Amino acid sequence: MRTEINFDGIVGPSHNYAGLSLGNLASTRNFGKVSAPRAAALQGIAKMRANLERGLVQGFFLPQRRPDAVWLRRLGTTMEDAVPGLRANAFSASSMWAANAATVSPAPDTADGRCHLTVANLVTMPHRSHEWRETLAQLRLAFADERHFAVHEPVPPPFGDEGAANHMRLCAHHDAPGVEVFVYGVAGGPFPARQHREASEAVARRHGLTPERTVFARQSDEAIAAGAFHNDVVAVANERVLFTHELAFAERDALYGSLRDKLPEIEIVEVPARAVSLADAIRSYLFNAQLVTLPSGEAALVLPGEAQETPAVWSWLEAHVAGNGPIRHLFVHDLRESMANGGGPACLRLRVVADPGTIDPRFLATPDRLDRIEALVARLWPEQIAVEDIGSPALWADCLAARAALCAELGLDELDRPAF
Ligand code: SUG
Repeated sequence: MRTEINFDGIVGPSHNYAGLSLGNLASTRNFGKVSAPRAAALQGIAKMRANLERGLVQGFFLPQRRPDAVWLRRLGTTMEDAVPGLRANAFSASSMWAANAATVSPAPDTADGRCHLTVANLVTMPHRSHEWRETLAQLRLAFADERHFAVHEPVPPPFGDEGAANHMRLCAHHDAPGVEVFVYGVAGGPFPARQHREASEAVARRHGLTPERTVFARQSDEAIAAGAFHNDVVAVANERVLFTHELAFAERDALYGSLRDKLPEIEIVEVPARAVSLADAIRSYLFNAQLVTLPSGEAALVLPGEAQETPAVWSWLEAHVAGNGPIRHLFVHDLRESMANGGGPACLRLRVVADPGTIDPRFLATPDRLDRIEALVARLWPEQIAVEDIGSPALWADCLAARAALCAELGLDELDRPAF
């Protein structure tokens, strides 16, 4: 049976705060802070475990090899010789944010009836631009069954593509044909617009989507300028529900109208700016919650602790749940380490609608597998990394060894070599 599976990126041992993401206010604000990779990974595992216990199907992706010596070699240098900025770009654990791994069009939406995945090129940010090779290698393993999946290489540059973070799917239920919404930004504001319309159009063509059920929506300049570097910081969709901030989209009324035409049963839950400002929405990551359907059929939000700590946000949520709104449950998780780099619950996961039996089981979470990952992380992930440590050869070796041990533990040794 086809169902929604959340694949979380396991936080890698090199997680640190090098302030690499312009336009991502948390990343800039926390530059220079001492990170806690072990706590970061354990926080992510606790979220996976809780979602599994809630009856959701859970998968994971492995962290990537860092430092990425192959990328530096392509640039004619090494970790020893590179300038500090380049070193930090080669050392980032940013592949943990699996929402940026790929764009996924489930089988009911595509012309050939297969689930299509296009790996994101992430070209706008140097530290993320080299993720795609290892992502492609993992997706080719996890979704190797070509009867059910088509895994595509990234859209060629210069068209920026950031994957599922700028893509929403609305549908009567996960296994029914959906309306796919691609959200893009237009350059000109204070921060880069990372998702280009040309890239979204290329993904839609490659996936064989029907134009009648595909929508291209422009992100509002105001949202990008306020720090919404990805649309999933201001809006999230699941089944019939679109949960969005009033100021998320440039042409909001036209978008809502077109969605109502294509999916009459849609429920648009809009949070007005007078109740929650864009600044509060972005600081709290209210919309970067995971909006999920529980086995009971009820919708729930999996939120970061920051949402509970932001008074305007928490009051809005409590009022919604107390009233008759479509979201019935709120679950709060401590994801502080990822949040401090601008990555909330929804950033950490990639949604795939598929039959779990068609996926390589080595990427699927079970209580036992999560126990084993947790024990290994507790033993081998560094406790702390300060920005100055990024120059330490001993730390590079520890990070590579920790990741290699995880590959071995999960029977995925074939991923412990450069992708290509
Ligand atoms: O691309 N942060 C990530 C956060 C990605 C969040 N993903 C979604 N919204 N789906 C980014 O900006 C910070 C890295 C640093 O500063 O070291 C970083 O890459």
